[in-house]
Amino acid sequence: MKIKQASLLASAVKKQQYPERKLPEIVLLGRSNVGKSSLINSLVNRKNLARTSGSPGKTRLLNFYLVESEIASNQREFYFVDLPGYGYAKVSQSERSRWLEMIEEFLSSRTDDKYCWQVVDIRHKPSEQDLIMHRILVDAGYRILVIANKADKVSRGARPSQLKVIGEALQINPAEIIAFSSENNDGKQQLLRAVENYLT
Ligand SMILES: Nc1nc2c(ncn2[C@@H]2O[C@H](COP(=O)(O)OP(=O)(O)OP(=O)(O)O)[C@@H](O)[C@H]2O)c(=O)[nH]1
Ligand SMILES: [Mg+2]
Repeated sequence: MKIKQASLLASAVKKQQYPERKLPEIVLLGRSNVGKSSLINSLVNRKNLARTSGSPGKTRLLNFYLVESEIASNQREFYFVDLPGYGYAKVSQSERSRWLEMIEEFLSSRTDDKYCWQVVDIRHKPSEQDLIMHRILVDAGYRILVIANKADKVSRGARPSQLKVIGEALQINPAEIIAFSSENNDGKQQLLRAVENYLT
């Protein structure tokens, strides 16, 4: 598949602000600073489409990116939905509950068309919040892909044991986890194939 174009279509807090047009949605979930926005940029071949930052908490809204792709000469459109990260320590309790409301409202809307990409850090055992988020996604019956990001930070030799730790914590087969890096685009072809399988 080829990504032909991508643009920010809407930034939303509430349902009323979501784009009217329904399309398949690939949803990026994960801790703040894990690299969700960078991953989108890498997949759509744009340096600064999704705002990224060294300081966590950059993404505060639900950002809908409209992506135009081509699969075997067929034009396919979908959204990447970049969600604000969780687990960011420097937010107040009230901000945290606003966050949860926003995410819950989004996840319970248009459910049949979502593919949830949960991004974790390849270097660490998933956090308590990663586990809670994973459980929510499993219980809701979403199609889920776990991505072990920042793969450039560990040696190739160390990857299998890291994927095993992540797989055990999330109770999934480590072979189903995709190791990815937006620094060197490792795993990018696998992710594009996952998009293609989802859309076809
Ligand atoms: N080494 C390395 N750094 C990465 C990778 N992906 C992202 N980063 C860095 O991690 C930091 C956070 O990246 P973002 O893409 O803004 O993270 P995010 O998950 O969108 O964060 P929030 O918007 O706060 O939820 C930035 O400094 C990125 O350059 C990666 O694959 N490898
Ligand atoms: Mg972000």
